[in-house]
Amino acid sequence: KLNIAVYPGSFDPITNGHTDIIKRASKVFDRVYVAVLKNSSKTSPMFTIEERMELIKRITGEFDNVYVDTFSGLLVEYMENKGANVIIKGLRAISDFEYEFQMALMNHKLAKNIETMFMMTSAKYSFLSSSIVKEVARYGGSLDGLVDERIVKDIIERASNA
Ligand code: COD
Repeated sequence: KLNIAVYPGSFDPITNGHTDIIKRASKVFDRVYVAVLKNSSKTSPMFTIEERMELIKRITGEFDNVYVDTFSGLLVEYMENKGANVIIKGLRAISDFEYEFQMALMNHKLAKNIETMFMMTSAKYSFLSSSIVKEVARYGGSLDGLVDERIVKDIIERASNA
């Protein structure tokens, strides 16, 4: 049986914390789908879904078992369509826990064959989030070490046009 994982998120934009989780998951699972959520309740995104997918592809192209996709509606329904059985989540702090705990239990209730697995952030990325990256970019700070160098220009351009 293949173990097919889905790593869902907003990825607006993808950070080095996300990439670290993707890389580590790609070593554990047969196949990893990075799935960008379409129906996000988050307002005024920096990048469209298509742009986010393009940025993720630029960075993850070197991993041959990683696929970039998009989904809307319930995550578990998307996963059932893909034949995927594991949800990958990254954990940064206690503050992530409560929300993730609730979602893992709900997803398990919705689909008994799907497991959520948590990967602890790497210490150096524990402070990192897409929101922090956008804030630093808006105020002209350096994105060095926060996001992949191949997407820095896109973020700075977008931040200065906002
Ligand atoms: N280090 C490690 N992990 C990190 C880091 C970091 N520095 N930064 C982010 N992460 C992890 C997050 O913890 C998360 O697991 C993932 O990376 C994605 O992060 P974001 O911020 O891009 O994405 P979110 O938190 O906005 O994503 C929310 C989901 C899309 C996962 C969620 O809303 C969802 O599954 N929605 C679909 C509807 C559904 O099925 N809901 C559940 C039923 S109750």
